Amino acid sequence: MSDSMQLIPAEYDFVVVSNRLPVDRVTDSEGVASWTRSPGGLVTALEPVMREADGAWVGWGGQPDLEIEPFENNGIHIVPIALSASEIEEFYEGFSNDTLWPLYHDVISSPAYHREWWESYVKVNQRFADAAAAVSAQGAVVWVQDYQLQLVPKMLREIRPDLTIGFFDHIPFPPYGIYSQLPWRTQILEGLLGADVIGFQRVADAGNFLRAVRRLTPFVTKNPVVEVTSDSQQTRRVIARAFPISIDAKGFEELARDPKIQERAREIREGLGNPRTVMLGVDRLDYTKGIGHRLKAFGELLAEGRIDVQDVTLVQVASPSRERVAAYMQLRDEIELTVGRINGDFATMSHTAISYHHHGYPREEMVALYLAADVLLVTALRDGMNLVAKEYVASRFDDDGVLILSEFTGASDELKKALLINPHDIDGLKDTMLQAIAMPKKERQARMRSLRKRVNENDVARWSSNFLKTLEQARASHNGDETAMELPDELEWTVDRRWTN
Ligand code: GDG
Repeated sequence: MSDSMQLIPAEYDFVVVSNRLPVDRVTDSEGVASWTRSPGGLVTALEPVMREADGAWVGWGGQPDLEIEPFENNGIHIVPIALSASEIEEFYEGFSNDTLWPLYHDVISSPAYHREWWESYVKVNQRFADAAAAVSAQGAVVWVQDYQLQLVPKMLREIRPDLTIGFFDHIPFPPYGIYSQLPWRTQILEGLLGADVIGFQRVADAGNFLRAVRRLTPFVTKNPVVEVTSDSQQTRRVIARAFPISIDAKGFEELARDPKIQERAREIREGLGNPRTVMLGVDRLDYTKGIGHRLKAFGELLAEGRIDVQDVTLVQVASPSRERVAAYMQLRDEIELTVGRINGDFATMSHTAISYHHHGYPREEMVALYLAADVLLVTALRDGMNLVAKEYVASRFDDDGVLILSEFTGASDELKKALLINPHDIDGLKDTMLQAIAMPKKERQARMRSLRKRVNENDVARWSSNFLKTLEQARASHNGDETAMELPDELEWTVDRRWTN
């Protein structure tokens, strides 16, 4: 534990630990640095809980060697973790984004296994665990986020057995046949099992995790509970189940109702030459998102004369991501080559085929794009949830617009009234794109109404409150109230039958 950590009083009752802090460090033209709140859904969901419970947030500030003392930001106590340039390379770009990310997404790209990366992952996870241990009050609730920090629950429990620890995995948990490639597969499971509650996006992810536990550990599982037995033969019950994440649906609708944003949506369509149909893709430029598959389908429809650039334009926002990882550099080259070819072959002086943007945009602009788009294309090859699909639906207060959604996203478990596709089936995808373009207004409205009901009912506040309620029950049982753990059936909301049928 570093000296500065030891100086922080252990006083926070609710502590969130995530790789990135909920604030970004920005430096103005005169070189003065300040912190701005990053607009993610997680922050929106946890902000009220943070304020009410006297919360702290432990995470990395996003730049190398940023040794900064803890500070307050809008009522949240921020505890920055410093990462050196080589730790960013080995722990973050390496083990997190070039080993775990491809492995957990069906090995779409080959995972690289390097023992130095693993050592860095262990070391950095220990630093996060030490920092969380140092700021947590006696009996506090600590909620660890995502695949970069899977060892933190066990490390934290070893230092602070009094804490109630939750973990949420934002990405898929792979089937055993894939997971078993990982040289450190048992250590990762043991790391996660340090938590009281482990949350996944999909029922299938929780199932994959429980199967891996059965194969690799001696522990008994009775879905959704794993009975973890220690060397001293004491048993701890860990709950592992689905808690599908969502968005701040009201926030998106409010933006969409803003006349300025609606005006901007009209401008966007005009700028594209007012085509009859605007199709939209919004993704981080990542090989899991199936951007190439959607471009292929779109290009073939143009080549076959089944659509025309006068009538249909595809807008693709591909926001820059992980630009120092080789697989991402290669992907960018491939995508941009394909876009260039399609535009070269089919664009006219007045109409482009694909309007491609390698930028990040403010949220207002994203909502204007959602309003401008007749069809949203989500063609991910594997995606934990896919929030873009939910954001599109939440923004469409006019009950219009068609969502084409890959069945390999977590969102497809809930959003059954989307046009569900298999992105590998290019002919099927092309037919579905034509179906979306031709869909009568009545059908569009009926589908969108049903989608909106789901997203509005199951927003991010409900996600966090359900997770935290489950953690509370775990805590009660921790404190000797055994009946508190006999309630998991009440949590059936995550597998609402209406969504699984
Ligand atoms: C991971 C999992 C899971 C994108 N470009 C811009 C922008 N975005 C925003 C979107 C959306 C978010 O980024 C992307 O979320 P997704 O869920 O679509 O995908 P990942 O980034 O891969 O997220 C995923 C998620 O974690 C949550 O658990 O759903 O499966 O992979 O909110 O709007 N936002 C702005 N400008 C952009 O250019 N403002």
